[in-house]
Amino acid sequence: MAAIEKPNGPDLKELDKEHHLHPFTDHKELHEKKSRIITSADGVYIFDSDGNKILDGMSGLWCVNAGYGRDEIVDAAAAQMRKLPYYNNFFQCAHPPSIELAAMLQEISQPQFNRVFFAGSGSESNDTIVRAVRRYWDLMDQPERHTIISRKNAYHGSTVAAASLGGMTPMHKQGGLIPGIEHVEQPYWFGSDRSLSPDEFGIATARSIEDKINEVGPGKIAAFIGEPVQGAGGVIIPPDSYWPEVQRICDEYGILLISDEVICGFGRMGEWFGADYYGTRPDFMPFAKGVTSGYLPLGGVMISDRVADVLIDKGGEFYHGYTYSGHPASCAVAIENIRILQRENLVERVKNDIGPYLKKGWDKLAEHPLVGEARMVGLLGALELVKTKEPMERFEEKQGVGTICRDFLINNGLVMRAVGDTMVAAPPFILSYEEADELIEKAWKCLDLTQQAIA
Ligand code: PXG
Repeated sequence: MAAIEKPNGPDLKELDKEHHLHPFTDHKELHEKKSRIITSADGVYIFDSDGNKILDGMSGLWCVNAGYGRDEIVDAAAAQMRKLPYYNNFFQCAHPPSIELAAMLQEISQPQFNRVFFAGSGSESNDTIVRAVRRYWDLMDQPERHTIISRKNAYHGSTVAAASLGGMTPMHKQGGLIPGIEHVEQPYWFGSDRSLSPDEFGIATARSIEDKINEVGPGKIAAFIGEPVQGAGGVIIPPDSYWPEVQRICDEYGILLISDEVICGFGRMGEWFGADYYGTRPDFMPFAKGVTSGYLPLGGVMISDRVADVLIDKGGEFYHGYTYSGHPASCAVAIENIRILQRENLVERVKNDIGPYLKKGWDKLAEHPLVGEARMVGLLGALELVKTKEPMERFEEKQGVGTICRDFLINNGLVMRAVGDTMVAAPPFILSYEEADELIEKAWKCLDLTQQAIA
């Protein structure tokens, strides 16, 4: 920390401003206030170059599930890099970490999943799926099955295919889209007019998929993709009726189901995968983030036997792959990370211990005058900030209440994300009871500060 700010040392904030383009950032806005520079982390806390200690209620970007400061993971990476820092899995080669990780992933996922294809990120994983889904239907002699149905306000990544799959309209306006993607309603009950009960709404929203299938033509639909719980869209937890109805529709029309597990996977919902939580039986599961707890980049796609058998038996060579598909150090990190989750029963802890404990405090936040709804599943939570509760009225977007709240939170030592006026949290699984209490206390305090600031 001292090194950064010492009089003759480099001014990192200035260098950042001059040379560094950040992801998803308005640089003019950033340059007015300069970046916060995170210099170290331990447990559930991050530390910045101004000497602040901040509780990371977002696990980085929804990924540091096992928490910071895990020497076992660092040692696994270092040992692997000493032995074999890089080799590829192309041209009839493999290496021990990619094989061992593939076998581990088979063990923790549903029985239809026996094979994995590795990528470097969630976006690459979803690009892989677009190509694999269409390839599958070509091989099944149904090449007209080309269209993939997704949802409005979904997030599936930032490559051209992943952004096209995603349902974020501001992204659609930048850089162009690939054809053959259709978007249907999201199961966001709180964001609806709430005239239906949540369960009725869940069924109605799922049926918008069926309507789309019939509109486009059942013979033209290849797959449906959805996050079990929409993360970046604002932790949208669907009504219980939603996913069973989606599964019914996919089965009835014979279309492939893609469960995007990039956020929900690896224990975030108290099960290994979000599909396990909702009881769906997907054909594809893209994953990333929590597979390595973010210690190194890795993504991948679990591919069901229904699809993989066809790709293998009929497909010949699939012209697809990345230099870093199954990078040895990333795979070694993932193996150690999964061992930690298993050894310390962290998935179970999310389900039966710290998840329910945090939820109790979280539910109390719904008593705050600014909070119209508090929802949480596993360690994935959202607070809806509202102008009035009875009748429920939301703020005007331009007031930026979520951003005001987010800024109070970080300045008071807690990271949460603002998605419009929805505040979201996804803390590491090692969060202690005391740290959970701290999270709730800080959230309440910052809700108060927000309320005063907008009065
Ligand atoms: N699918 C889902 C469900 C995601 O959440 C991706 C795919 C893409 O993964 P990569 O590894 O390519 O980023 C994601 C990523 C946010 C935020 O602010 C969310 C993500 C990424 C960056 C920011 O909520 N999710």
